[in-house]
Amino acid sequence: THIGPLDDAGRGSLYQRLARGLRDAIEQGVIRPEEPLPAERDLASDFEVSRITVRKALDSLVADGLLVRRHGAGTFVTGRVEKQFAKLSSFTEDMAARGRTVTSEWLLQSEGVVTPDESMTLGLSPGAAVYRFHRLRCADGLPMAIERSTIPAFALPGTEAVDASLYEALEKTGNRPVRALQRLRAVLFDAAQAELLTVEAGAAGLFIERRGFLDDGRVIEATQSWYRGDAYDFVAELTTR
Ligand code: 16G
Repeated sequence: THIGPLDDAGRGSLYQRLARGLRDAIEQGVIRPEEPLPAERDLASDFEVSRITVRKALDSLVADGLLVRRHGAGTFVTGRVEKQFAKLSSFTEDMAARGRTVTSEWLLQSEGVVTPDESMTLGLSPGAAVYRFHRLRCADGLPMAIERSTIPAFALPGTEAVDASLYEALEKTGNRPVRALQRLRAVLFDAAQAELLTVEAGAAGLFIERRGFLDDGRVIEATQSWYRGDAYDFVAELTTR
């Protein structure tokens, strides 16, 4: 792996500049998630700094959640992602913006009649048809989230219309949501969820419910997402008014 050189802007101390260089390399995908970092002594000789400086730079990136140290195995990029909380974007778009390749494993893809719950959530009359899409969402092969979407059947020509991206399929029929409500809360993953997400049972996660609306106010999407707590920072801009 080639990282560097150190930026010459020269702002901050040596370890801060090294940390910045490593952060850039991680964000640009030069070092991929789950890839081990070169050994401290190699980084020290590559950058012509002391091992203490390397250690301090790595410590700061561990504290920021970008790196994780695994005993006896080395230091790894965590694949942690910053996500704009208030932006109505899709998983595919979020990951593509970071140069990461999205794959999804289908857990369920079905067509059915609304349950009373879904009927209430989506504002559909009893007997209406819906599509259900349950997917394990991965970035660069790493499981990031479990998602369960329920979409009114009028929105899509069929379940097979959703190939890689749900929002892309909705966009094609002119039914991409233009507004959404989102609710987030902390959860602990049960054994089945943990296995899919390749984390320990009981690991911390974020449960997010999104309800997406069309311009005319109709609900077009009800999605429940379980995001890995160790993979996301949710970021939002706050204003006083
Ligand atoms: C995001 C949305 C989810 C939406 C999905 C579409 C959150 C919390 N959830 O994961 O509601 O259904 O994107 O992604 O952001 P897709 O177009 O890649 O299938």
